[in-house]
Amino acid sequence: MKTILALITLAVAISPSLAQVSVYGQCGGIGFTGSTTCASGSVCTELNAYYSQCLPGTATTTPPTTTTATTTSTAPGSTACSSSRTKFQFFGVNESGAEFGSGIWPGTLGTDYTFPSPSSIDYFVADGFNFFRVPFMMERLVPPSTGMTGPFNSAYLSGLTTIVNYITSKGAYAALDPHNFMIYNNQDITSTSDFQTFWTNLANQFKSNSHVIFDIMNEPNTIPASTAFSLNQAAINGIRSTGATQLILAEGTSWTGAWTWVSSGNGAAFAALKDPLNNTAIEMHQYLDSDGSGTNATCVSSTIGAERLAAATTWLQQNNMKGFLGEIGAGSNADCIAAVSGAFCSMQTAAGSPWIGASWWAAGPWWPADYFTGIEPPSGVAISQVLPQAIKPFL
Ligand SMILES: *[C@@H]1O[C@H](CO)[C@@H](O)[C@H](O)[C@H]1NC(C)=O
Ligand SMILES: *[C@@H]1O[C@H](CO)[C@@H](O)[C@H](O)[C@H]1NC(C)=O
Ligand SMILES: CC(=O)N[C@H]1CO[C@H](CO)[C@@H](O)[C@@H]1O
Repeated sequence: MKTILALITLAVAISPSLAQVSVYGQCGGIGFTGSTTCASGSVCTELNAYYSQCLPGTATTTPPTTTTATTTSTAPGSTACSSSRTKFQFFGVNESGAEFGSGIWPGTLGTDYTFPSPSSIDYFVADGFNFFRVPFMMERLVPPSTGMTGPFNSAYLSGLTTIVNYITSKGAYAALDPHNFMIYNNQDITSTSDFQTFWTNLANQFKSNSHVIFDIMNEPNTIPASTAFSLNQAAINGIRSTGATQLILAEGTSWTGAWTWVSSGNGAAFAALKDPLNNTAIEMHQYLDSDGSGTNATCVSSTIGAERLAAATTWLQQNNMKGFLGEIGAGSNADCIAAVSGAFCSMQTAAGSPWIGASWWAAGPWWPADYFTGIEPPSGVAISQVLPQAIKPFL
């Protein structure tokens, strides 16, 4: 303790604190050279050796050992991962809202569902992110009265198009994500022909926008891997039949979990997936709580992220496929922050760079303020620690 106090005194003596750091800003950590003075009402709190932050409150927490170490590391995530990383081509967040109001069709805009906020898009674009996954509900776009091969509801299509165009006008990519779990109008989707028509129609709407990505179906889970494969292949065939050339993302059964990609049978089934343009990636999802559901802020361990991705990474490499981690989320605690960093590090250092992108679950204006993986600015739970410590180091 004595040593720490001496170092603090030294740090204060030698660093002219010219500016005040705003709440949640960085105020210390190995290699950090900025101001260590927090805005009033917040206190500089050491979260780990590499990162101290101005957190709300006036408690007398142990101040950081700022500027006393000599390494040049910047953040915990990137330290173990600083060499031979291939950055993601696509990196961002899910933007929830249009899929809210489960089972309420068509539902009322502003009451049952909403569209993502342009200000949220701006926030992440300013940080350097370039990917937004936009979940929507099929029954609102293609009403059950006329079925999935029928015409689009023009108001819902217009809302979706507006936010998609906003995202792509910023130079970022927007993934259209029917968030239906391969269930439409309370029935499992079984007709490859109908599903192909749905995607043909949707691709025709968006094929002229090069920054739109087609995310075929969120998390099939009640159907065999072979059925999920056939439906995804039909969608690819439909999309390509329109002349659309953009990236396609295909998801398997078992909630498209990375940790079960091989054991669920997805690996065997999806090895045969064909895209005439070779521009389809396998989208997988991975949560780090004990049952992998993304419902508990406790992570299994600090290394569970890399561990749960390992078999999927090997499958991608062996099958010469590209992968996209479309959902990852975890709590704001030391184990989870290390586990998320480890996951991204394992992806960016994998031989052959099989992983082309990742997106955090989730931003969106309607998540409860205490939703443990919520990343809606300015104060979603994941904004203060996970974003700077476990996500931004991998930009
Ligand atoms: C797609 O990949 C296959 C196998 O590697 C190759 O034969 C084919 O020419 C590629 N097609 C395009 C359009 O690049
Ligand atoms: C979350 O998981 C931890 C560890 O497995 C457990 O102790 C805790 O009760 C769980 N919390 C909830 C809300 O399920
Ligand atoms: C893990 C997780 O947060 N899953 C969510 C996915 O999105 C649906 C619809 O928004 C939610 O109901 C799930 O909880």
